[in-house]
Amino acid sequence: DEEVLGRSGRAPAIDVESVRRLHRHEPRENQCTSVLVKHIQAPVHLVWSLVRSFDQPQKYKPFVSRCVMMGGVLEIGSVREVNVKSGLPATTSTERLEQFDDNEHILGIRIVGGDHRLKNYSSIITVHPDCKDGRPGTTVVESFTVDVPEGNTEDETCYFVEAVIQCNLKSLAEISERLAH
Ligand code: A9S
Repeated sequence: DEEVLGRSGRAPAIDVESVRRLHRHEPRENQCTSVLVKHIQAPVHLVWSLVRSFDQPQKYKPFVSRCVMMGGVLEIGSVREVNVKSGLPATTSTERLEQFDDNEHILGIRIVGGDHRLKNYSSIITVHPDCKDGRPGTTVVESFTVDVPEGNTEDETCYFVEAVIQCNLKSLAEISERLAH
């Protein structure tokens, strides 16, 4: 993704070092961590409007069937109860809003409960204006850290979570690009 992260066109170049600082996780020894980057051909305010809706992840996450806020609104500490679609290795996930910056476009969540195997899962998603082929667009960066469950390897765990996040980012791109055109 050098071409979208590097200097091109009018949009501000994304400073890779400052993005890395936003996504610094301190993984412990039995954890795995990874970062995914996705370029979306849609304006950053539109992509952020979908990402920022902590109370409605189903706006773009294909595995979510519904979400209920456990009191509180869109503020640090808010907790959501996410129900996921059938056929997945879980039915519910309880998630807390850890970081939220409507100006810097930062959303950080921590999974604090649910009937799944992702223990100590935390993720940070940031959204940046970029320019590809001279057209203004968006670069989404999502990083996570999670415990490696007993009986699984670090690679298996990373592969599984990366596959889920790739699906989420692909859906975010499809919805954003459809809304933008
Ligand atoms: O929803 C996210 O942003 C990221 C992940 C990894 C969510 C994973 C998930 O919701 C399933 C898709 C159901 C997979 C949870 C919490 C557990 C799973 O096993």
